[in-house]
Amino acid sequence: MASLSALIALLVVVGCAAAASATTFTVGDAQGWKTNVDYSSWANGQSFAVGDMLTFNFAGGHTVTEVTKSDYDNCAVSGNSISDTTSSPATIGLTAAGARYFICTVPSHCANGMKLAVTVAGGGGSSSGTTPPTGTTTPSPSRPTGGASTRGQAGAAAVAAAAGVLVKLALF
Ligand SMILES: [Cu+2]
Repeated sequence: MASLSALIALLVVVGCAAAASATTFTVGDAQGWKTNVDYSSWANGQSFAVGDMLTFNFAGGHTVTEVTKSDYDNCAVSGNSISDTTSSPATIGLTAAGARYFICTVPSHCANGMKLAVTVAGGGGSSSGTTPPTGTTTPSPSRPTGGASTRGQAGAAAVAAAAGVLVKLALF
């Protein structure tokens, strides 16, 4: 049954593509980590998922300091920072869903733009990828339109759609 084996091959390819989707983001792209860059605009153009990484490239004289939201809002470290790195490149793993906040603690640098907030989407990205998680929910029963959807969800939806075809083939 050639069409069935072709479908299985497709399923495997789609599954592998979904598993390989962890991304390393270079903060600020070519601009790197420095003053007078709009990191909220940069972050708004990305979608961060669990398992992705952030790389901060910067010249000497800056820090990558992870702080609380209130310290981020105030551009000041009120107590202990969550982490603090002074050597470039600084690589940060986005190991859990939720918001993360980074500033440069050199005086006036945060006020001059060296502050980054990212929101890490949960689900999908952290699985090993051999099988799609059984509890995965798709946003809606309608056919995904592709481009605009979150990467992990698109991959899972494609796997689910292919699996649905397999089930139909098995029934008829
Ligand atoms: Cu700085």
